[in-house]
Amino acid sequence: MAQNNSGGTPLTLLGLGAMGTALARAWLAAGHPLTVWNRTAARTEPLAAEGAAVAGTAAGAVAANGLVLTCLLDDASVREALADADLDGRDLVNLTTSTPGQARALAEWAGQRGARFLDAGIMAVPRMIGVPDSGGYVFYSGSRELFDAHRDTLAVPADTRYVGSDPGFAALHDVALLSAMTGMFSGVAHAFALLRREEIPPKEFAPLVEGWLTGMAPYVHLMAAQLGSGDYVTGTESNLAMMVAANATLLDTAREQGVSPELLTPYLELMARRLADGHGAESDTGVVDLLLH
Ligand code: FVH
Repeated sequence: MAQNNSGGTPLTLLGLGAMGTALARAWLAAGHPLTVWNRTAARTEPLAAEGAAVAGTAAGAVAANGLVLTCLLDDASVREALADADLDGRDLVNLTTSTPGQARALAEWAGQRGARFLDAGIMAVPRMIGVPDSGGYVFYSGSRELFDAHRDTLAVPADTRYVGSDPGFAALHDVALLSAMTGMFSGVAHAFALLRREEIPPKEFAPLVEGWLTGMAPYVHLMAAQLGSGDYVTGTESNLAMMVAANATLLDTAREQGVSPELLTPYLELMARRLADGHGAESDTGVVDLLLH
């Protein structure tokens, strides 16, 4: 692929929302010749001033470079943007949040049009992009050849983690982590609600929440070990019989404080079901099994 004087691989980016703009700036700052396209053309203007070439159509942007990245709202917007593009011989990397099934279908569609394909899941927010040691990274899966060919370019905005040739795996890892985060923040919302009517400043409580969740986070390793062995008792410090009894206190406290238990009850009901099935000596790892259809 052609290189400019700075040695950076030329690339095309479709999508200049909050994330796309941050990605574009990182590649420009690293000296990569960049062609951009955005549905709303006004969003390309700041990037043009910073050195990006602007294409008038998505198909034109795809034609400009061998490496093409999409960072759009969702799978439907990617399909719409690429509908008229000639992908033959292109390396297509989709940074748009997708389901594993959408990623696999897009990989097949791109392959039929002569493109190599990688799907990606961005584990970062825009302010972390292009910032070394920010903790942000991007999952990639699909064509190993594409990943190896463009590894250095892909690593410019954030660290890279290749998670396999199945194009659905980046999305699966991404969505699994987003789901874990969602559960965590639902608990945090409930915790703040419990204190809401008291004279306890949220700012004073926040460090306690952070410290407690950080202290409890390594528990995921016990769950992983138990899921691997199928033995949900060995290593258990807090068993289900004790926890279900304590859950009554969680619900009673919510009632006393005038807080809806709706964020807690789905998980507590699954724990109670598992206990009723005779697993009182286990940890709550068995809830995982109850979730499988
Ligand atoms: N921002 C974040 O914190 C998260 C971090 C983790 C990864 N996500 C995912 O990144 C994708 C893009 O997110 P974003 O933050 O850039 O999103 P927006 O600022 O809302 O920009 C959306 C862009 O998509 C374009 N767009 C929407 N619909 C269409 C369409 N039908 N055809 C073509 N383009 C479309 C939109 O264009 P416009 O509204 O400016 O015309 C923006 O460029 C996303 O998957 C996140 O889940 C971000």
